[in-house]
Amino acid sequence: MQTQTIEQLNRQFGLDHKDNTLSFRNGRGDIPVIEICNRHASALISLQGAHVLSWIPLSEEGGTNEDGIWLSQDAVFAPGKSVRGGIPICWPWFGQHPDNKPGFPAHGFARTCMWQVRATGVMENGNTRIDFSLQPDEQTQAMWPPGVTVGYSVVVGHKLELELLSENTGNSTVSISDALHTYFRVGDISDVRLHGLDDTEYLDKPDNFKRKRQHGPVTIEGEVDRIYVDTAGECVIEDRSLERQIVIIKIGSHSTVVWNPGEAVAEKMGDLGHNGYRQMLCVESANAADNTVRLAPGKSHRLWVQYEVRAL
Ligand code: TA6
Repeated sequence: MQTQTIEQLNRQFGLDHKDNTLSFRNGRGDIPVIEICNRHASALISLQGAHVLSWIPLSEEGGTNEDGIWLSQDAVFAPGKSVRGGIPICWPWFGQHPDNKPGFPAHGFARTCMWQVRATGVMENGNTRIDFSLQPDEQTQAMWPPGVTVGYSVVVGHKLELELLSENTGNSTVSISDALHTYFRVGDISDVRLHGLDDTEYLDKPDNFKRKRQHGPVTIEGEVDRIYVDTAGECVIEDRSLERQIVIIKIGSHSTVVWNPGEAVAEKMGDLGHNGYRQMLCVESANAADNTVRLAPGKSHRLWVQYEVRAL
């Protein structure tokens, strides 16, 4: 797979309009990143994993909001290593490989592979769109059947839109579990409530994936690691510290994963930074567990999400 130089990428895909720029540069760990700035927002996306690292929507009044996305101060940027924070893409499996095959990475391989830019453009409303694809290589072909591909589109604006497109051009049905594993930035996790999952069932990972039922908004005291199954509706992160809410809407996702490691687990992980766990909450639009997708030959599956930051 031919990788283009920064200069070639800028020549082919760079944008330099009055109020809409997109440029490539080498980021941390010498991994190429895309810097986007338009009249609605700014964003940073790594070519490794097509990983959104930052999205800062401009508030309607023209000031800037806090970053909508959390990125660990101790995140490691290295080839083949997933970054702690941002929006990792979990594909073609969520969590451990279903057959627990040795050497098959947690959350699949999409988040640690180099993606290709397919197109960039300015939309009528002034948003910026970037289309990516993931080309198979020897490593991924050893883990995944040929002909089942994935594409990803990011639209950067006052709202952030993401779309993960799985296509089966092979000749057998495959099981895919996927997630946009988004680390949202919060002021302090103790001041946060997550609405939209009341009276739904979840698998409680720290309690051996026991099935439980959610009552009222989700609050975070200690480790929370849950797969809410058959949940396709809107969720809202109510953040009283930052006096904002983050509205999450989705199509083609039937699971919602909620994760915060809590202090003890965070300490052991080593790349969340000092007290970093207090300023993040993962709300992941996914298809996992009961909601794994069976993709027949010739079929495709779209997972689409939209995030919006609003004042409380
Ligand atoms: O999405 C929740 C989760 O599956 C947690 O169990 C935790 O493992 C988290 O993902 C982070 O996984 P990672 O492989 O990025 O360390």
